[in-house]
This record gives sequence, C-alpha cells and structure tokens, in this order.
Amino acid sequence: MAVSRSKTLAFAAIAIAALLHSSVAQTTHTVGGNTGWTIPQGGDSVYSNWASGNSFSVGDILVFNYTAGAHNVAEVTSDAFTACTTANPISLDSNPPSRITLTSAGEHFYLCAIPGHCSAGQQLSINVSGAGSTSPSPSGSTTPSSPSPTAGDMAPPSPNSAATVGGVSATAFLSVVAALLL
Ligand SMILES: [Cu+2]
Repeated sequence: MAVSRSKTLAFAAIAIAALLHSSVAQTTHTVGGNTGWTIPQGGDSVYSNWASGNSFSVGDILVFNYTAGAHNVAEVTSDAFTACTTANPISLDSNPPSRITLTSAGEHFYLCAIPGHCSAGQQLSINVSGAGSTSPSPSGSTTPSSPSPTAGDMAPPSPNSAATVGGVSATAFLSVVAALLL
C-alpha cells in the first residue's frame, strides 16, 4: 500500500512537471544555422543577418556549435562588444555545444574570446523580448487603460502568467490524485 502510494505521488509529480513545462513556450536557436559558431567568411554580417531572421524571447535557448578548443562563447557588455574586449566577460563557456538560456529581456552580446576572432566577425548581438507566450501586442483600438510600456526598464512579464494555465490543470490533477489516495 505504501509502495503504490509513493509510486502514485511520483507519477503525479512527473505529470505536474510536464504540465508546467509544456505551458511555457521555448525555442532553441542554433546560432549561425549550418555555419555554426566560427569566424564567418562574410564578416560579422553573417551573424547580424542570422539574428535579424530570428525572434528571441525570454526562455529561449541559444546553441553555439563549434570545435572544442577552436572557439568559445563569452557574453559581454555592449561596450565590450563594440570594442571586442574579452577581459571580464559576463560569462564564458568553452564546452561545445554551448547552450545559453535567455533569462532576461533586452539586448544581449556574445563574442568569441579567442584573440582576433571577434574583430574578424565572430560576434553576435540579439534583442530579446519578454516571455514569448504573453501579450501578442493588441493591434486593436480598445486598450486605452494600459500605459505604453517603457521598454527595457520595466520588469519583463512574469512567466507565471503563462504558467497559470498549467497551474490550474495541475491543481485539478492534484485533487484527482488526492481523491484516489483517500
Ligand atoms: Cu573563435
């Protein structure tokens, strides 16, 4: 009896985790597509063109594909990006494929910290919008109440708003499980 109950609880936990997970949209972006993360033949326009062909949202994942030891991925400030400065990066990863989850809205800057690579075009800047599944910007006329959002400074829309649907389902599911157990 105790065994089956704990099995049921484990199943419930997995099911709830799956529900919550599936309710948050998440896109994986392979940086540079088939080119991967390298010194691009066409200069840095290769990555700016790639970025302009994608839309990035909080929760999305960047995947940088490259040969271990040949390159790395550093997230840097805007100033460091412009100057290709590799000292004191925000983060640095050298284990391909480097997977970076976008946890905040706004501009993000990446470059290869191996000397000479950034200035040769191995740099990427992207603009991340708030959580993907929320507020598909109403183009209608009936929303005078909401003040026009000041981009950047405000906290991004809480992911909880997207998770609420899953939360409700999870609550209903929990009560079913509780009924089974009692
Ligand atoms: Cu490199």
